[in-house]
This record gives sequence, structure tokens and C-alpha cells, in this order.
Amino acid sequence: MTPDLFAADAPALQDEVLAPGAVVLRGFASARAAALKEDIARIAAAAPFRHLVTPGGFRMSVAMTNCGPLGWVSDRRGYRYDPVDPDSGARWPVLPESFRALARDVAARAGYPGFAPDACLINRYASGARLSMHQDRDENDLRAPIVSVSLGLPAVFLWGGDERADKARRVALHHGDVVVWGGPSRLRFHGVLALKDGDHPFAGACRINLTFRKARA
Ligand code: MD3
Ligand code: FE
Repeated sequence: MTPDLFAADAPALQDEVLAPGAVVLRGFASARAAALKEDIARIAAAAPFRHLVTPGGFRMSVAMTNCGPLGWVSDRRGYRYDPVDPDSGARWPVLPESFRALARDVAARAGYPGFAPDACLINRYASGARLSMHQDRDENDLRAPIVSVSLGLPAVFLWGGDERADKARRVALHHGDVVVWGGPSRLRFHGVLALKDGDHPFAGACRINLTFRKARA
């Protein structure tokens, strides 16, 4: 069947399927960025960005915080989802309605209706910050996709294979781009190259990434 390019749910021309289950929706979050920015500021006031330590003892270059019922944390004991912010002893800030609606809408468009995340990790990259190749496998519901929203400065995302050593493809992610990773792509290795200097009206010299997950089945 020929897709109707003028239908309300037609794929945008820049959208790209990276692999089965993984799709980039270019600019999907742009129109909602102002609301996201206010909510990020409120969350960071209650649960400040911090540099977590890996189980191996390395300080992560990306600064992180969380909102929602569960937050991803790392320390010398390992990685885990925790309902409590270890820095304050309080629950993580609630998942704002703007976040919840964006995650649900984008997942539905990518073919995952009814996505209801229980964890949102907020990553903040300053110049030079990077994420080495890894898999996201701390979630116990691997049927649910992961939705990732890029805001502020652009970054180069590394899209690897099923093995750490597989050659990675480079995908540029810009302000407002949203990627949905699910199905056969859910456990692919991935990473982010060191952020380049720059200035962007959304977040100054930073890139912010929202990663929505369903951590508990
Ligand atoms: C591909 N964050 O927090 S989100 C992470 O841009 C993380 O901050 C990156 O990787 C960032 O764990 C990339 C995109 C992402 C998230 C999960 C995936 C890509 C994925 C799971 C499987 C394959
Ligand atoms: Fe990841």
C-alpha cells in the first residue's frame, strides 16, 4: 500500500528506521521543549544533577538525575533502580505530565501503544562528557521500549550491535529528536561521543537527554 504522506499520522520525511524496532523521529519534541525545560528545572532543584560513580570506581562524566517512581543509580555496589535519591533520602520528583505525555505519544507513533514508563533518567552532558559503549539491561521488563529525547546541543550517538566489539554506526542527534528503541533493538550496545563545545538557546553549553524506561514489569 502507498502511504498517504498527507495523513495526520504520516511519517515525517526525515524519520528513519535504524533497525527493526528502532526509529528516529526528528524534531518530535521541539514544539514541547518550553514545557520540558520548566519541568527539568523543577526536578533539578529538588534532585540536583550529580556525577555518579561506576562499580569500578570511575566518576561518570555525564551528570544525572531522575524523576518518576524509580531512578537509575550507580555506586561502588553496582547499578540499580531505586525509589529513593541516595543524596537526599527522599523519593525522586514525580514524573511531570509533560514528560509522561511525550513518552506515551512518541512510543505510540513508533508502534508501542500504551507505553507507561516508571523511570526517567535525565542525563546532562557538558563539553567533553561522553558515554562509553554499554547495554541497558538493568530493567526487568525488556518488552517495553526505551524512549530517548535529545535537547540542547547536538551529539553523535553510537549505534552498535549485539556484541560490544561490533562496529558502531554514527547517528547525529539534534535538539528535539526522539528515538524509540524496542523489540530486537532493545539490547543493542550504544554510546555517545564526547560532547563538542557549543551554545544552544535551550541549555547553553549542555546537551540534556531524557531516557524513559519501564524498569519494573
Ligand atoms: C539503544 N543515554 O542513559 S539514550 C543511557 O543520549 C543512554 O544520554 C544516551 O544510553 C544519551 O543509558 C542514549 C538512547 C538509548 C537508550 C537506550 C537504548 C539508546 C538505546 C537501549 C538499546 C539500544
Ligand atoms: Fe544506554
